[in-house]
Amino acid sequence: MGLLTGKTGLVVGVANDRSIAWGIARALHAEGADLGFTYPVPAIEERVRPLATSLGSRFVEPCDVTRDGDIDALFAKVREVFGHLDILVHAVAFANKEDLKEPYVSTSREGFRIALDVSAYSLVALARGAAPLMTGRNGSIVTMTYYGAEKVMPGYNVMGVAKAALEASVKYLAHDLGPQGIRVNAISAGPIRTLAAAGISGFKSMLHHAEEKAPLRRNVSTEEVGKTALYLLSDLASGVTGEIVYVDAGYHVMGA
Ligand code: NAD
Ligand code: 0WE
Repeated sequence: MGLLTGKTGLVVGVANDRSIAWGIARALHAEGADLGFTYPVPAIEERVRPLATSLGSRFVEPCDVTRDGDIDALFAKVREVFGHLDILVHAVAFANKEDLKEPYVSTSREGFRIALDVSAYSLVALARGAAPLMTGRNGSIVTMTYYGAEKVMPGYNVMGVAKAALEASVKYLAHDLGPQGIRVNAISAGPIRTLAAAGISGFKSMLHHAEEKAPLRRNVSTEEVGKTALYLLSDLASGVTGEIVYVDAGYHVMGA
């Protein structure tokens, strides 16, 4: 009997086998969870389908998180196929490439809107869709954040501001959904080489810096993020909500 046997989960944010969401999905599957997956565009569907199949999942549905219609259709499908939901994993972020390169002060109104919409508001919209399906009184939601929400990481720019909004949303959602027994938490991960990291100039030197400065003197893996997500999404964390849990080899405790 696994920690999540009999539980149903929806995982939003798998792009390929390097995705943090995929590390989480594997950890949840290993403990018996029945999982569904989403993809934003057909090009990603091709990647997600075989991964979902490899975990015995029959649920792969489209969802561009900026479209309310996609989100409505997604949860209608969850209701039809699974009937209820215990787990929601949100691992989605996007900012225009130029906004992660130029100084933050040059962020356009549209660039700001896009980053906050995809990376922060989407958690609110997905939580609202998921909550009515979390009828078991022990629903759990996990999202992904980064230290750039709290401290200036040069180049993270509007994404840092979006993650600050995301982290505050975790706390307000925890308050709203707590009475329904739904917990909402975030994992603040150290840098990991994923598709989202591939477009970042100087990412390699960021990995080296974290490796040098973190107490554990190394970077973290998607497997390690997966294990902490498993804890937060299982009964092991039944008393934990509104929390930001660091999986960063200790990097954030350093002052110098
Ligand atoms: P990734 O590229 O594998 O995942 C990002 C996902 O966002 C992709 O699956 C992509 O399809 C999805 N996405 C983008 N726009 C979307 C939209 N409009 N609708 C639906 N989905 C959309 O990269 P990742 O590193 O696994 O990122 C997952 C999460 O982890 C992000 O929130 C990211 O900010 C966070 N994070 C990443 C790192 C890192 O160093 N890689 C560190 C801390 C936090
Ligand atoms: O959240 C992220 C990155 C998210 C991201 C990545 C891209 C690249 C391609 C959002 N939007 C885009 N848009 C693109 O066009 N991380 C935590 C990874 C990351 O990004 C950084 C980092 C780290 C760590 C950018 C600057 C400094 C550090």
